[in-house]
Amino acid sequence: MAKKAKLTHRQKRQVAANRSKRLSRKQAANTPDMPLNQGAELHPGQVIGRFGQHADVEDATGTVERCHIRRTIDSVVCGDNVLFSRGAATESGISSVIEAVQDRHSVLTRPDYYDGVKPIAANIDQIIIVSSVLPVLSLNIIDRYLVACEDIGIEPVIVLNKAELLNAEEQQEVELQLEVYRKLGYQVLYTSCKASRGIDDLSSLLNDKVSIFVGQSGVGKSSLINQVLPHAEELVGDISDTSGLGQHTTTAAKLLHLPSGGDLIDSPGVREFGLWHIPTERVTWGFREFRDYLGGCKFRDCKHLDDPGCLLREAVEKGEISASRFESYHRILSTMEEQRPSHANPY
Ligand SMILES: Nc1nc2c(ncn2[C@@H]2O[C@H](COP(=O)(O)OP(=O)(O)OP(=O)(O)O)[C@@H](O)[C@H]2O)c(=O)[nH]1
Ligand SMILES: [Mg+2]
Ligand SMILES: [Zn+2]
Repeated sequence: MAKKAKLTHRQKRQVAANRSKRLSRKQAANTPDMPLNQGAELHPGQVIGRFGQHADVEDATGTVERCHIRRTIDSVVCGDNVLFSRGAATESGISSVIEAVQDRHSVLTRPDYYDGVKPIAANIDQIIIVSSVLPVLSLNIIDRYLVACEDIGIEPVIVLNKAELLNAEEQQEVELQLEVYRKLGYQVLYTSCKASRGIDDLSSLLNDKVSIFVGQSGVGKSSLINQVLPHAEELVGDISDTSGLGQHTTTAAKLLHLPSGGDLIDSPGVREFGLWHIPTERVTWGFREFRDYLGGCKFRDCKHLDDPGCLLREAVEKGEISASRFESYHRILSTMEEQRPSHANPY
C-alpha cells in the first residue's frame, strides 16, 4: 500500500481556508459546480484512476470511491494525494467530491496541442520506459523520455520487451545500440512476457517505489504489469495486422498496488512524446553526456550543427559522444519546432 500523508492541524486549517476562498470566488463568478457537501469531513485518499470528469480515489481503508472533481482544481491525475468529501448522491449516483489536491513531489507531463502541458501522473519515483522490436524499436522515443526524466529528476529504467523475438544476430545489434545507454549510467533490462524473461529483475526494481510504465502503444506495458502483478488483469491488445502499430488498448492511466509495497501506473501508449514544452537549453542538458561540454563551444549561441569550434561535434568525432544520440538530439530539436503549436510560447 502506498503511504498516505497525514495532515497536520495547520494543513487542515489551510485546506479549509483555501476551500472557502475558492467558494467565495466561485459564487462571485456564479459558475455551476458540484453541490457542496456542507460541513462534510475531508478524507485523505490516493487517485488510482481518472476518467473524464471523474476520478477513482482510494481511502486509507482501501475503499475506492468514484468522485467528482471541484471545477476550481487544475488537474487530478493518478498518484495524486487528495482530500475528498462524502455527501448525498447526485443524479449520476456519485456523491463524493475531490476538494483539494495535495502538493506533488513529482509530476510527469506531456504537451498537448490544444490543452498545453498536461500532467500524466503524480508522485512517481521511477519511470519505466518500455520499448520493443515490435512494432519497431525507436531509440528516439527512448531519448525523448530520458530528457523528460532528466528534466524532472526521476530515475528511468529502459526496458526492451519481446526480447524472445530477436535472433542471435539481431540480439547482438540491439545490445550494441542499448549499450550506449548502459555506459551513460542508465539501467537497461531485457524482458519477455512470452518467455518469462527478466520479469524477476523487473519486479525487484519496482519494490517500494511508485513506477509509471510509458512507451509506444503495443510495446507490452500492460502485459508486463500483468506478469509482475498477475491479478492486475490489464487489458492487452494485438498489434494491428494492417498498420503494424499498437491499437491504443489502454485508454486511461491506472494505479495498482504491489502486495510487497510500491505502486505501478499503467499508462496509455503514445505515438510521439513531444518535448516542445521544455526549453531548448533544458533539452540539451537532458542529454547527460553533453553536460561536460556545454558552455565551451566557440560561439555562445552555438547550435551544435556545423558551427566552427563546436565542442559537442568534436566530442562526437572523437567518439566521446555517441553519433546516434547526437543525431537523435538534432531530430528532437527540429521536431520541437514543427510540433509546437503557433499559440504556444516559443523558447
Ligand atoms: N512476442 C511477444 N509479444 C508480447 C510480449 N509482451 C506483450 N506482447 C504482445 O504485444 C501486444 C501488445 O501488448 P500490450 O500489453 O497491450 O501493449 P501496451 O504497451 O500496453 O499497449 P497500449 O495499451 O496500446 O499502449 C499483445 O499482443 C501482447 O500479447 C512479449 O514479450 N513477446
Ligand atoms: Mg496497455
Ligand atoms: Zn556547439
